[in-house]
Amino acid sequence: MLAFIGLGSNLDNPRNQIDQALLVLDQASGVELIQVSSFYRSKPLLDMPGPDYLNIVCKINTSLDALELLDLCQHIENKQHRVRDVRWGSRTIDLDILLYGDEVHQTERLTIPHSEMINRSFVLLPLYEIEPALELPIIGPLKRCLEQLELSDIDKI
Ligand code: A4P
Ligand code: MG
Repeated sequence: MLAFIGLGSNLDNPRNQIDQALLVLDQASGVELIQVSSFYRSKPLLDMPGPDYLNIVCKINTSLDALELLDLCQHIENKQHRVRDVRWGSRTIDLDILLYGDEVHQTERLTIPHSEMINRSFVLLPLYEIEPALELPIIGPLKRCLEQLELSDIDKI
């Protein structure tokens, strides 16, 4: 199954945090990393205090089911000492499953497509970079979502 994961970090050397998470993802059994976007820099959402974020999106091929993939993402977050205190607060690493093939999930543990992705330039821009013709289940063409977003507050680096 093809899947897309969004990674973000704004603490403890974000570039290294993201590289480390990609390495573990790629080495995990049942996961093959296919493509990785450029890095994108932006301010924290909602004017939250804290350093700028770096974000990327990667494309994987996986034999894990969606919940197994979520377990793996959370395992990587825990290994990289992520502390969950404030919702939307600063973090060493965050891995969100954006899309899992054409599947739609709406359970307490897992919402796919990711519920906030269409509102976030730091998700849609890197996704567009690696898969411009993508059609999002339920939502429609990625290109149309991007046209509705403010893109002046994010830098490709
Ligand atoms: N969960 C449900 N669906 C999914 C999914 N598709 N992928 C559940 C991953 N997890 C999913 O997540 C809370 C719960 O969401 C998990 O237990 C899982 O079962 P979390 O990562 O523990 O908590 P969180 O990170 O505080 O929530 P969330 O929703 O991931 O945070 P956000 O909304 O992603 O906000 N600003 C910039 N510029 N760049 C950023 O990357 N990130 C955040 C984090 C805030 N501001 C940011 C950025
Ligand atoms: Mg998260």
